[in-house]
Amino acid sequence: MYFLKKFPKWMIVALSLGAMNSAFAANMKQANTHKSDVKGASSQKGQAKNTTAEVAQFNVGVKKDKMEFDVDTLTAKPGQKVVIKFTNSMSKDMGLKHNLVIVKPGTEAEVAMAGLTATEAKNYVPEKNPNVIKATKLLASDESESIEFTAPTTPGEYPFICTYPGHYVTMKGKLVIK
Ligand SMILES: [Cu+2]
Repeated sequence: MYFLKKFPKWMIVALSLGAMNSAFAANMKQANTHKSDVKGASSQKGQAKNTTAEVAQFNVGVKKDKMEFDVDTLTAKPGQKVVIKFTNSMSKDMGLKHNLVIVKPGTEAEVAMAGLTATEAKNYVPEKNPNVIKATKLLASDESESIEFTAPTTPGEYPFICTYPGHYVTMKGKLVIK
């Protein structure tokens, strides 16, 4: 090959050494530390308290440092009286407001989108939306609100979400009626 013959031997050796040095430097850069992944303790909430036979009572909070409710599933009977006490138990320094909105099956995205155009004064809950079953106000850190309603008579999975803009993607659970 005419092209290679133009290079003296020492130059080819120098080029090879240069390539080895680059590879060595790249290896040295992989000195990243990994943060440990601490998961919150699992919650025992979500089971109705047997205070009376007629009322399904629940406490729902927010995980300390995550945009998630601390309960995934609530269960009640069709037509049963339901009381949900929702507490914004997220860490104060996160400073986020949350609500809890129960909606008809499969409508959580639609209600969350409609909530975006509702103002904060309206708690980001769309007014007169037939898919909203019951909603709390927006609650600041440490605030609570209890909502009471009659469970739907149609069995199914009724999502509960936070409609604060951007939250519903991770802040969701379901009320199972069966
Ligand atoms: Cu929220």
